[in-house]
Amino acid sequence: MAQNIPPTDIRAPVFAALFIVSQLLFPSPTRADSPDEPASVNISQAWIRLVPPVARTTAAYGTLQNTGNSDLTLISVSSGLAEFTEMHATLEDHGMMKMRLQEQLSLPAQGELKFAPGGLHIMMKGLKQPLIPGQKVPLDFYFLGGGHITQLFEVSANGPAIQTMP
Ligand SMILES: [Cu+2]
Repeated sequence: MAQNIPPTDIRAPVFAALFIVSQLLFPSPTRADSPDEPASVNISQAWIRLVPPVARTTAAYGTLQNTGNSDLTLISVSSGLAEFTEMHATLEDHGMMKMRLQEQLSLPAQGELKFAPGGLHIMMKGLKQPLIPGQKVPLDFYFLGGGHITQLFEVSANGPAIQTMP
């Protein structure tokens, strides 16, 4: 009975398949971020906690603001200062504060993502040199889809002065 199928019934799936192929070959130009473009993100209150020269681990803090109209997903942070840089969340578990690795963090359009003491932080492990107060260290932030941003973080004992205001 296959020879009795009207032509339109055969064409529809073919057109659907062609449409899907064209979407794969030519993705919509409104996609969030292309590999070579910096992400539309501002970082403020960017600092790294000063630790004694013998310490091999510290943490970086700052507020990321997404000034764009596309949701972003932060997938990694890196720095030449440390062997490993990870995104951590701080959680309370039976009265104990524990840190948990975050594979990715969302930064919604026109929204913000705060790394602050006691909460989310950027863990820097295996420091390659002793930290100096006032030293400026570049950190690279990478987003899903290829967007990235580099920001200087200042080494400080307690963070920027505004951090201590109520
Ligand atoms: Cu941590």
